[in-house]
Amino acid sequence: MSWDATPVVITVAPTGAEVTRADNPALPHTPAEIAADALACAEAGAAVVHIHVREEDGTPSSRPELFAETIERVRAGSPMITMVSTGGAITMSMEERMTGLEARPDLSGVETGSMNFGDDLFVTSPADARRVIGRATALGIGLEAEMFDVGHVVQAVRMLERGELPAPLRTNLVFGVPGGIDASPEALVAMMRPLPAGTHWSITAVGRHQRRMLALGLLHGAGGIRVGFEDAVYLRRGVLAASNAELVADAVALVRTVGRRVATIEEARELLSVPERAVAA
Ligand code: KMH
Ligand code: ZN
Repeated sequence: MSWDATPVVITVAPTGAEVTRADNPALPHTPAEIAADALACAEAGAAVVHIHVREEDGTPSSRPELFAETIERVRAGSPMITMVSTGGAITMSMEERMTGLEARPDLSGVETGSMNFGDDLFVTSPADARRVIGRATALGIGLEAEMFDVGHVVQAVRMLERGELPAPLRTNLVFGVPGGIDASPEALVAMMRPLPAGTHWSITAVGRHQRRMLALGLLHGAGGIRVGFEDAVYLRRGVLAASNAELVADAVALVRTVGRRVATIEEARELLSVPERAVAA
């Protein structure tokens, strides 16, 4: 299928680890709130939910039962694809970042490099990445490489070529995180360049350049785009989004504006080669 006819997978990242209710009061905290948002986003056009969990007071959490409850609630209401973060929060150890895998999501993120993250360090060594890949693979969970700079992409391709990262390569190219690559047309080209043909690539951008980067990605053949409070809490300059679902509806409109169409959940499962539901221990 030509790129322009290929449906676009919309991922919602409803919570993240850094955003607070001071940024947007509609931020979901509990598993029930996150799952309710995910389901509303599925109704609006999202096929994938990228999950971080919080304690009730909003503190980033790594408690496996919170991941398990969130995924259970999502699955009770929708066949949408569940993905856990193993990026977690910059305060978390690698063990803490990996707890979501035990909830047996459909997919997991894996970082393929380290970086500054604002004023903090966000470290994922090659050994850390291999640990995530090993556990996810043992559980039958598919992987998506989360990449914030060109070196991360080069490393993911190297791991793919060495057989350390299983094919097919699913990727999320992230733009505009302070410490990562900027949000610009040149940055998009640089991030795409190392990817082998057939790679599924999605675009995430944070901050004020988000819509432009998503549009740019869509016009360059991106297989997916990501929105949600993790990445941006505003709908427009100065206008807070009322909900994650509103951001998804806006993303759907963007996809249509550039002449493409949104993937159904079923199509997204196929496009992302989502493994059959993980059951192994
Ligand atoms: N919260 C960031 C430190 C991911 O989910 O893979 C990492 C992050 C990336 O959000
Ligand atoms: Zn995340």
